[in-house]
Amino acid sequence: LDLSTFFLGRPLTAPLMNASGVWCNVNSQLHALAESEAGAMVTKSCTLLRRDGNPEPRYHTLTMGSINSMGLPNEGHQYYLDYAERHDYENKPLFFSVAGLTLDDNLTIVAQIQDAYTPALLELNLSCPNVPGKAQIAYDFDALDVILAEISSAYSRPFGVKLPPYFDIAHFDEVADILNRYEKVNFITCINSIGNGLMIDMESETVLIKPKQGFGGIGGEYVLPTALANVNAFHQRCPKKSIIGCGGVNTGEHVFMHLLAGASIVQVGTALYEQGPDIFVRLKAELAQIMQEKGYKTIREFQGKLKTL
Ligand code: RRO
Repeated sequence: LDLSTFFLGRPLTAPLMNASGVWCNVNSQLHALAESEAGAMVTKSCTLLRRDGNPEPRYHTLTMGSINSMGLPNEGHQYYLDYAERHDYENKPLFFSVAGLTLDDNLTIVAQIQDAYTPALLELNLSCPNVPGKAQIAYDFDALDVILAEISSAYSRPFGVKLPPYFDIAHFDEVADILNRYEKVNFITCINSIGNGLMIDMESETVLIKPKQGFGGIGGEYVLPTALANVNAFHQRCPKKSIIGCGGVNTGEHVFMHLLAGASIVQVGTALYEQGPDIFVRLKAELAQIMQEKGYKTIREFQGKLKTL
C-alpha cells in the first residue's frame, strides 16, 4: 500500500502538509514540520516586513473548530527566504506563502524569491480575512485579475493561489475563468478560513477574541462541506491546474474525501494547531486503513474520481 504521490513533478511521501499559518511561523516549528511525516510543508504567509499581528486573545478553540484573527503576524519575508535557502528539498517540497499588504509589496517579495533561486513553490495568499481595513483580494474579481496579471509578468516560475471559500456557482464560474487565463497559475489552494464568523461565550456574554470586535476566520469541522465544494468546483473548472485541499481535515476519512473531490495534496490547519505535527502519523495510518478496506493500492486510483448520482 503506497501513499506516495507527485505534485508538479516533485515526489511526496504522502499527500499531506500543514495549512499556512499553522506550525510554520518560526524556524523551530518549520524544522518540526520538516522532521514530521507530512509529505510537504508551507511557511507562514509573509509580508515585506515583520508584523506583530493583532492583539491577543486572537485564536479560540470552538466545539467543532476554531476562530482566529491573528492579523498576519510574521517574521518578514527575508526570514522565510533564509529558511527556504536552507530547506532540504530532497526530504520534502516547500511552499512559500506570500501575503503582501499591497500589490507593490507582493511584487517586491516575489522578485526576491526569484533571485534567491530556491526550489520553493510560491503560494500567493489572496484571502487573508483578518487585517483590519484590508478586504480579501479574491472577493474583488477585478483586483484578482490585476494581481494575477502583474505577478504573472513579474515572476517567471509556476505559482499557486490560496483562495477564500466561494458560495455561489456563478462565482465558481467567474473565478475559474479568471484563473484559467493565467497559465503560470499551476495550482489552487481551496480554502482559507471562512471569513468573519462570530462566536459568543454564554456565561460572560462576550465575544471570544479581541480583534475586530470578535469577528474572525472559521476553521475546522464547520468548514469541511464548504472546503470540499470549493475543491471539487475548481477541480472541474480548471483541468490544467492542480488543487490543494484545505479545510476541516482531522481524520483519514476527511483526507480521503478531499482527494476524491480532486485535491492532489491535503492541508491541515485547525487540527494541526490543536494536536501538533504528530497528527500526520495518525492521518497517514487512517488513510492507509481506508484505502486497504476499499481495495485501493495507490492514491491515483481514486484521486479526483468523485461520483455523482
Ligand atoms: O494571519 C491571519 O490572521 C490569517 C491569515 Br494571513 C489567513 O490567510 N487566514 C487566516 O485564517 N488567518
